[in-house]
Amino acid sequence: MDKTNPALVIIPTYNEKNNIPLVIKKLIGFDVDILVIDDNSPDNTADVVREHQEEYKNRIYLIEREGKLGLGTAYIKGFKWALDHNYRFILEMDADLSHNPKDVPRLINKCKQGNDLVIGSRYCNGVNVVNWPLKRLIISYLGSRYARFVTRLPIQDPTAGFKCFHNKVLESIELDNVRSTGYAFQIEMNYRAYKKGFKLHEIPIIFTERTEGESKMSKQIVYEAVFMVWKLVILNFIGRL
Ligand SMILES: Nc1nc2c(ncn2[C@@H]2O[C@H](COP(=O)(O)OP(=O)(O)OP(=O)(O)O)[C@@H](O)[C@H]2O)c(=O)[nH]1
Ligand SMILES: [Mg+2]
Repeated sequence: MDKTNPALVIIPTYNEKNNIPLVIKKLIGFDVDILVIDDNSPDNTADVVREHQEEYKNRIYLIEREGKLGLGTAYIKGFKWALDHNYRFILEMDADLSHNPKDVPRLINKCKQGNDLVIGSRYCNGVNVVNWPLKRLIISYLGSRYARFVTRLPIQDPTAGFKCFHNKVLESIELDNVRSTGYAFQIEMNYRAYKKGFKLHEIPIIFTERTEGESKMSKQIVYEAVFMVWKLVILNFIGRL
């Protein structure tokens, strides 16, 4: 393994015991380490991860939290761990196979080519979402347009959760100030990176709806995003971002 430019894929999990073995199996062939952040999943996802840790020593790491504390704080915890362990390319990815592990090297390569934050986008080059109910697609697509309109972020898919940060981006963002938990978390990270002057770049990916396990998407997560974009813009305007 080439450890000069180490990459870490952070995967938050809540009840993903049927998905996580497949994700690990597909990722482990690439030049990446894996960090799973599990929130004490009642289906014992963590035990499944531990079984894989025995097989792939020093490639798979696990952080367990005491209960379901939300996606945003899980990622913040993972980012801090990644920086402490000197990873250069730090990726976010869902456990439910909506994100294709095969796209991971593409994200990392674009980051190596001088981009600071590379986003796997569902909405550049048309709409690339498989098996979503129309209602869900419309909410997501219009939500993206709305977030772009309010924040002026120059990207098509501001809520995407499949991305690769260069470590310098995460080092320069005050991670303890990041407050959002759901889709807003993705928008907030993009906005903070953009306002710090980092280069954002989108690559098209195909997003496939989960076939195993349950969605954790809720109305509350959508409302959070609706208000958070205004908060970010105002904080930026008064110089308190
Ligand atoms: N650690 C942790 N992981 C979470 C939490 N909420 C969601 N996740 C994980 O975050 C990823 C994305 O969550 P999903 O439920 O797939 O959300 P989604 O992709 O918007 O919804 P679907 O498209 O219906 O799957 C998955 O890997 C989840 O297991 C949480 O509170 N804590
Ligand atoms: Mg999902």
